[in-house]
Amino acid sequence: APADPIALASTWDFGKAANEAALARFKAGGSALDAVEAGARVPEADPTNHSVGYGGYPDRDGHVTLDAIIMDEDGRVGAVAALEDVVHAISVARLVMEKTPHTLLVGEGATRFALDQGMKRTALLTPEAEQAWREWLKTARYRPIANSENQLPGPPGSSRNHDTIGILARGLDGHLAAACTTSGMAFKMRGRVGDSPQAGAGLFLEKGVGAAASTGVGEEVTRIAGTARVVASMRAGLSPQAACEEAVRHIAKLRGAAIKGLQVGFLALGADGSVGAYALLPGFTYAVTRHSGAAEILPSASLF
Ligand code: SD4
Repeated sequence: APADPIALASTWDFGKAANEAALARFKAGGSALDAVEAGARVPEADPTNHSVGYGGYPDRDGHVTLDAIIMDEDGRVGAVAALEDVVHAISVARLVMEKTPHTLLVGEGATRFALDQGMKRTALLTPEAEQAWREWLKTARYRPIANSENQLPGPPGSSRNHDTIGILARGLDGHLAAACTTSGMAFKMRGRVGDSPQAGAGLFLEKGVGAAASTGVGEEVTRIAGTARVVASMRAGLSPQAACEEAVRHIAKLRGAAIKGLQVGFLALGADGSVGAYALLPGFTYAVTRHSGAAEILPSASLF
């Protein structure tokens, strides 16, 4: 085993801060599951991240709706979709996993469950996100743009590469866990659920094989059960890098001109602690943090 094995791999630049919080949980004796939950909570609480949690861009009717999933290698999984009025969707997902016989709760039922579990009701639409929505309403054209926040044009001066977080963890004992949380595509139709909260689409993992997360236009990932595919490739012997490349090439071949200008990125972590990433378009980045605390943000290669 390498002297300083990878502890965490997360999507996008802001994954670095999430990884730090996750690593702190590992250091405090937390499990891989505790680590990914702690990591995912960082962008969820950040009002400047417009594609996760509080401050996320709303759907086209002005409602912020959250999708999240958490998994560990013992086959445990919990998820929420179209959750409203609760900041930490990932913690609700964990409660679904731990306190219910189900794997996924949606909409009103998910919110009611969260409140019953003692979570606080919070309005998620910030003035800044509302402003962006009102601006968008002037044209009301749904047109994903690669690598911009939520794949859609943000307000002037908005930062790029703020996007869905997928966070993959490997404990020093080799135990894997993973989480993914998002407000989905900005200005989506009401009721739309993306790839992120669907096991095997936006997130997947398998004991002894590895874990994978996706980001970008979720429909393109859901179509091919993207992360299930990446993990299946790793099971068949491909490296995390080769497995991500295979899935991206498959989307391109399947969809042809339909995916022109759309971004999809996959991130994968092997059970041995190796990491790989690949995207349709340039601009996808990911953050890797080692158990020593050494951290870097890396650019993913891309097909186009
Ligand atoms: C979704 N994949 O809801 C997520 C959002 C995302 O870039 O990653 N946006 O489709």
